[in-house]
Amino acid sequence: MISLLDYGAGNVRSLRNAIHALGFSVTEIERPEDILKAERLIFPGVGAFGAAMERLHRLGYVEPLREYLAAGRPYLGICIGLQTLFEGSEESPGVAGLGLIPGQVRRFDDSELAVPHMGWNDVRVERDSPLFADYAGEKLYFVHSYRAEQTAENADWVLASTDYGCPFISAVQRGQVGAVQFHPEKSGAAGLRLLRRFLAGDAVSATPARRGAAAAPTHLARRIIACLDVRANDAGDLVVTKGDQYDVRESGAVRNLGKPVELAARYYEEGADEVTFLNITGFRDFPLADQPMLEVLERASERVFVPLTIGGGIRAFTDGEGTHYSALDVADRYFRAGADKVSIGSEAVHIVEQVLARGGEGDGSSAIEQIAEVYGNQAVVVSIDPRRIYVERPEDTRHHTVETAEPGPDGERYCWFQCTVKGGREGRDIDAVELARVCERLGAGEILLNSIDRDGTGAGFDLELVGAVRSAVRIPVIASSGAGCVEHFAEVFERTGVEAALAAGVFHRREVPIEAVKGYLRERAIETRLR
Ligand code: 1PR
Repeated sequence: MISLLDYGAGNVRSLRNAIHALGFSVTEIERPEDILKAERLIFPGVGAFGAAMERLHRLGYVEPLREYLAAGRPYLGICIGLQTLFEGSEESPGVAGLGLIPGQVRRFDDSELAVPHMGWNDVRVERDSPLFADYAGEKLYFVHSYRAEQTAENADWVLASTDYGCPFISAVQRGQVGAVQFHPEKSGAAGLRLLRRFLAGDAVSATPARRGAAAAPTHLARRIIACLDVRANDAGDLVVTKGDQYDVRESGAVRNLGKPVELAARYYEEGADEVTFLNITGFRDFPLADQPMLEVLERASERVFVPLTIGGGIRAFTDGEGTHYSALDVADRYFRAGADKVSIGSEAVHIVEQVLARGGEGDGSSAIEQIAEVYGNQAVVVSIDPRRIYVERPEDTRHHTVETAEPGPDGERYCWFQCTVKGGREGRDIDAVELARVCERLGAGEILLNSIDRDGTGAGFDLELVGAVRSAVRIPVIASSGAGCVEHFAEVFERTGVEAALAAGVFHRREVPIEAVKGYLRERAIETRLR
């Protein structure tokens, strides 16, 4: 029996699903005394270091946890579950960690690199451990802004390390107590094998593990994301649809490209690094009333062991009976249904308009700030739906312009990228660069950058748009809209430096297999994750 220390912050459903998929059952820690009764304990920490420790204290878990760990009983910490084993973290100055491992957790330096460190990276296994006995050098999924560093005092704990700008500790183990910075439950088949080792009690068996990879530097992969635009068709069934410049109807009917859960599972099997669901009519319907969409997420998370993002309708809402739901309530429901990240579209535009009207600073009240505070920045994606607006000269607008290689209808040589709301139906007086910058300041962890002009055209990503936004922020950027062939993916990575590329139509219609994209990227020496 596996005991899960879930203190209610973030997506623990996927871990539970992974444990079930591996044939084990799991029980919850509900009271402090359950900790010392546990046979094998998993702590999938999520959110901020300080918030995690504060909750552990409030629930009375800190002392029994220290006792459990001091006795060297079977333990697997994940992500914050690794960091809280240390003495403290720069993320929450003055907050003491569990203090089992000497050292402080520090923030990645974002002067050269996008932070969070989000995506698939290698691990260098530095000691023999059965935990990594089945590990064949696959990339594993990380998402974190803070990292633990190896020092002389903690070197005997270090099991594996990874590089992102600098080396950091990606796994620790001493006896039966282990912890990993990556998410095994989100790391595809390789992660599941590692998790199985712990669940089966093999983590400290006598079987000698292979000695890990050579001391070569590890590399973060560029991510390939499959996107499913979901909505009800005219018969009321939820379908995956696909627009042509956001128009999802053909001869009057909503295009139907398949069933959401089946398609998501197919993309997982085919090697997608992430799967994104966009509830494209979420802006007009209240998502919590949309049980089928929540069910899609719940069922997809039983079969998809890579990160899942959900967007559409993340905003405050008052229902017909006068009950008020905050955007955080909506996001919370999505996380509990199996999402790892939520994507905020229209509401982000409204938030930025309000913030700019107030002088540019947040006041803690927006959906972006509130969700980031509780679930961490990495859980908040801002989805932008921009459209080109052409001008003769940069002085003709207050917005951020680019000189374009594709002149406008009247030969205009400049354009800006206007943000829209409600699925592109309404343009607002704000540009994509400004929006991305303000959202980053408010705490968004990633930008999903669509293009209405390119959506569904297969003409390639809008490199001018992507380049402008990529160079304006430090958080990861996902280029979206327009992929038509493998070359387009290589081009967007090489020419703009984005961390991820997303596509829909070419994957749905099986025109370009994900494997072919990754194969081509490897030929171009662009780092990718092999399935
Ligand atoms: O505004 O917070 O309720 O969120 C609504 C979400 O739904 C937003 O993320 C918005 O981008 C999305 N959305 C709304 N209407 C549409 C539509 O198509 N009519 N889809 C829509 C956005 C863009 C991508 C698409 C890429 C790649 N679609 O999802 O997958 O363009 O396509 P391609 O590779 O085929 O070119 P809110």
